Amino acid sequence: MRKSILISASIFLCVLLAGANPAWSLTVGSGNIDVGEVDTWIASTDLGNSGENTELLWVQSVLGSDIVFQEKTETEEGAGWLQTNEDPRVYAFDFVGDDPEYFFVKTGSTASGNTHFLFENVLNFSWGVIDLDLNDIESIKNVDKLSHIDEYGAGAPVPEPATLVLLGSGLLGLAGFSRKAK
Ligand SMILES: [Ca+2]
Repeated sequence: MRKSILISASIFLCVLLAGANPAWSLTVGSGNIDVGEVDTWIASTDLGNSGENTELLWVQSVLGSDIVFQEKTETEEGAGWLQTNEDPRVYAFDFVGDDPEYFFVKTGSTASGNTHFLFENVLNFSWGVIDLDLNDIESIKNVDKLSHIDEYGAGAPVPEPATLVLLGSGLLGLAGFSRKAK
């Protein structure tokens, strides 16, 4: 009885350890530079060759109106994208010092007709990593189809005046109370 419990416990542990295999990082270059995991695909749409305003409105419609545009990088014919060592369909792009929360890639039209693909940036934050086989329905034919990347993030938090007034009056009230108590 005890033995069988021990055996099943060790089997359970093995399964647990195998399952808990930490998400392995992808790498680029001969020096195996760590670019983290594939970033999370959120949404796609067909905006054709519309300008930055239309692109921003789409991103805001998905992520909320407080999302702000940060930087655009031209990547004509996939310039700057590096194939990962682990998967020939997964490419990485160095944001060069930036750590955007979100980014999209603009492509030539795909089989689904979509041209813009939005991602949430996950670790490693200074690399954009995309799988050209985005999901079951659509995929980007090849890296040459990528024309530009736009980076987005949350707007700078602004302290709310109402909160400050409340805090101020609370402090004043406390001061008054402690004076009366004396
Ligand atoms: Ca990333």
